Amino acid sequence: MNNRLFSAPLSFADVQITDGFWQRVMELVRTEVIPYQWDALNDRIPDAEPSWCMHNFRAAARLNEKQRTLGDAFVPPTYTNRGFQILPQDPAHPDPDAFYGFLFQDSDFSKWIEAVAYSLANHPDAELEAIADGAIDEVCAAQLDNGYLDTYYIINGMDAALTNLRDNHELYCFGHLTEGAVAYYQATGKDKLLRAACRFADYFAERFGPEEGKCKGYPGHEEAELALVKLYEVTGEERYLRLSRFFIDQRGQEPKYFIEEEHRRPGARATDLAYHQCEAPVRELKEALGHSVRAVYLYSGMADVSRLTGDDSLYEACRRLWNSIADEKLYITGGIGGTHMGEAFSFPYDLPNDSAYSETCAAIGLVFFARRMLQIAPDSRYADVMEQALYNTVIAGMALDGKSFFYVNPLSVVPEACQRDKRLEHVKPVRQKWFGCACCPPNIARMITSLSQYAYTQNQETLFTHLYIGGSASKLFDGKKLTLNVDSRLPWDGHVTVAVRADEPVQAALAFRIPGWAENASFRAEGKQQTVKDGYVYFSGEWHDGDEITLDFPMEVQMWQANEKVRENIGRVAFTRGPITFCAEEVDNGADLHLLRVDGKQISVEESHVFGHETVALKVSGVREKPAGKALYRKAGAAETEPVTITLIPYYAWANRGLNEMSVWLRG
Ligand code: FUB
Ligand code: ZN
Repeated sequence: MNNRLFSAPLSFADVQITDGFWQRVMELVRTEVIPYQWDALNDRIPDAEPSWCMHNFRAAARLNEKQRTLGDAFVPPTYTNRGFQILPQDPAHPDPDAFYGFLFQDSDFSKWIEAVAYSLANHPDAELEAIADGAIDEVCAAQLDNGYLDTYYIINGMDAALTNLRDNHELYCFGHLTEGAVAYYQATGKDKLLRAACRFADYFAERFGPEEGKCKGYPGHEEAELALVKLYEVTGEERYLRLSRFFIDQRGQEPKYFIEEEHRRPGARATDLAYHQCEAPVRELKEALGHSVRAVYLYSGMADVSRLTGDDSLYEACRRLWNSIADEKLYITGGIGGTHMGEAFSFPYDLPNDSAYSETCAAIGLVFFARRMLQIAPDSRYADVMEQALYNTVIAGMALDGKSFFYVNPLSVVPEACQRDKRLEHVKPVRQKWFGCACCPPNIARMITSLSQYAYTQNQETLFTHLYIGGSASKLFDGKKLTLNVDSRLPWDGHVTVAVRADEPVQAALAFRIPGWAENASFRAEGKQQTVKDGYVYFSGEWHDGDEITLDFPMEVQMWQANEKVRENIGRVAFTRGPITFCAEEVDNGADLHLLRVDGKQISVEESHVFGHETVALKVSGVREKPAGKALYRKAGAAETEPVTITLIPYYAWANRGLNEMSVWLRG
């Protein structure tokens, strides 16, 4: 690895997004989702499952206060109300001092504050900042004097803290709190939450590590690893990087920590090591396995640590795990996680459509992993998948009006099957207003508001454009500022123009990704040296104000078939155009989408509207089989058909027009 070439995202101040496609989504998050989520965190959404998130912080703060006032006379709560999800016996009369919700409920606040921070960085808003400051005060009031800050244990009894790392999510909650704290500090300069995160991190640093007497465990749900790296990068405190590295190095070592821990807990269920990515030390992992969100959060942390410590063996493991996902376990929608059993990766090529899990958080985690791999080695393979996940599964996770969300993102839906077949219980055919386990909606909010961090990265010599998003990006080269003004109509049109702005001549290399979907791409920058490497075109030379780069990425409709090992897709085809994956919906094509057969003789692209949203539809010629009668079986023979034009809309826009069937893969 060559450290000098590692790249980092641009700061928020250096990127402006004015792009028609993304502006809409970002504005939705700013104006709808963030305020809505604040109401959700405070249990003010009628007809939605309560979150209990801020309730828990308030209860913990009161308890804390009592402890400080009573001193030695304080009697700690006894641990009687434990469980993975705790609900009030009488929902109309919750106990104000009890913990409710999932044991990792605190993380809903943390992801929300992270999204708020990015939103403030993009769009200052004094009113929102005041609400956020107030929320931070409430959260910090719950922190114990020793730095511990997880309301589940503060309220239910600290005797159980750190006793069940496998399941308890303390390090997960810590990680999210830290990511939120770093973001809020960077956006506002306010460090109250950051100081709380450092104290919480120090609590762990005192207890975990290679030193004798310290705990040799690691997070059951990874997240702390990548968060500690962020904390290290913002504070410069090496101990946070050391702790992150310790968690990564320790994972999967013998004796297996979770098995030892399980033996200390009578009645604990047996540990599935692969589910927790600890079947072997991480440098030996070859296949992406287990809970998919945990996995990609871990891999992101591994990529970070390998970059910061120059650890080649860790990087090699990241590359293998990346290939395992991209080559064998990735849905054409950029989603991951083939099975709901353990919200997990399934075996290679097992990518069922109707029972897919493809959790929104997992697609977001894949974007995290991709960006980190790009920071180490700019290779368009990573950016292609990052784009595929973003434009498809990530934004499918949210309705076009920003008011409801998907947790699971299937590739085929028959509403009756979801309602009547218990095997599909996890698949919701319409987006939900909120979830008891609401990990996905706030993850979407923080992802969308931080989009600029994925579009560009820079190192000393080069500014990399990974995603074509209209707007501008600036970087100093040897103290001289160069700005790219990007004019892009992606994802609908692949012609991109980049105008260079510079007050004085600037010597620089500008690298642009050549998307994998663009066959016969062409690009030009007058008078600049041009090289192509790993899917990026590099233009180098002296840049002057007004210089222009043009990039043409032909956006043909592409019809795909899956590898023959993907059993469910034999004889089926799917369509993409540019970064967008398409699907058929019942509202456009009638019910029984399985009776449609594509012939692909005629394919056209049309401007279209879904739920008032401007988009592009594909019209594909094919036939519809006519049902042959009521008999369950009949002698095999050709079905009677009628010609039809099949309408396909972008996958991200499905389920915005009521309950209906949907299918990405169609019979070909
Ligand atoms: O366990 C915390 C979060 O809840 C996970 O990341 C999601 O998959 C959901 O299970
Ligand atoms: Zn989720």
